[in-house]
Amino acid sequence: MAIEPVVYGGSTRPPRGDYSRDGQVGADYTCPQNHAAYTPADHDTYRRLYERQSKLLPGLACDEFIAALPLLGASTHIPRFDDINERLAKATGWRLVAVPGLIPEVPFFTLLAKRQFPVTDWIRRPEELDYIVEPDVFHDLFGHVPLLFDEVFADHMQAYGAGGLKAHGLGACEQLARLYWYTIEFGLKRQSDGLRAYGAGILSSAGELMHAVNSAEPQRMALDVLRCMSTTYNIDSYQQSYFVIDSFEQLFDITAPDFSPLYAQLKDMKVIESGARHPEDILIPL
Ligand code: HBI
Ligand code: FE
Repeated sequence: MAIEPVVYGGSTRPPRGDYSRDGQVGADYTCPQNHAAYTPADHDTYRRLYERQSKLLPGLACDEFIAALPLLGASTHIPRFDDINERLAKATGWRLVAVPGLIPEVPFFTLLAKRQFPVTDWIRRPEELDYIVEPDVFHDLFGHVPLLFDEVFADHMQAYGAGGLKAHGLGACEQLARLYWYTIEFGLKRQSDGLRAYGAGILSSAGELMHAVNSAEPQRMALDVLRCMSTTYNIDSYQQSYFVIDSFEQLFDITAPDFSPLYAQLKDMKVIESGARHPEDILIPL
């Protein structure tokens, strides 16, 4: 069966990953992590990204992320995913699995529902240090994996995957992708000492971490699930809208119940362009 590569949104750019790998990519889109294939330059790119990004975190990343990052145990070289799995499985029952890049919604949701997080196994080129449109191993490992060590967040991710499979059945994948985008990828959290990032897309980006938490440009609003699921997003520029939560329990409470009643309400809601205002928005000041 030909394994079809996937790209984000409506982009026409060919995907970066090798989805054939001489038949090594399974029907679930997972593949062996080709650890031996990493060059010294690849490990050096990872080390440079990790060093730069971890210095930026104080005052910008949420407390739970800063506490969990050391648990990744990989700051100087691209790790073997199995080495992380020993620690991660004990902590929250999650496991990392290698994938060649972005995978379709249903295989993605299916893996999350089984507490398996798909980690792209290639890394960007040195000249792409500052920005890459498609998630690479640094985005996934640094951005997504640390919070999988947090019990509440880890439970939410599995509930999200299970919800995603239902959403697919109801034809509501785009709405669910928006929720993922504005929480797991670009979510902000309000702490007693101010706004902080918990979304992987922000945490793994040097430029967007400052923009999302400190810039007066974007609008920030309290997370309302229907508003969020009705809001479009840009895949290749900083976000113009960010959604703010007060705790990961709030995320879990959103995804724990059945999504279906939401989809009935969503049908009557108009799509809101990213950055556009809506009269009922509860704006969060800097
Ligand atoms: N595939 N490997 C990978 N990683 C993702 O984060 C990912 C994906 N496919 C789809 C996707 N995310 C989003 O569209 C989710 O909203 C489903
Ligand atoms: Fe991501």
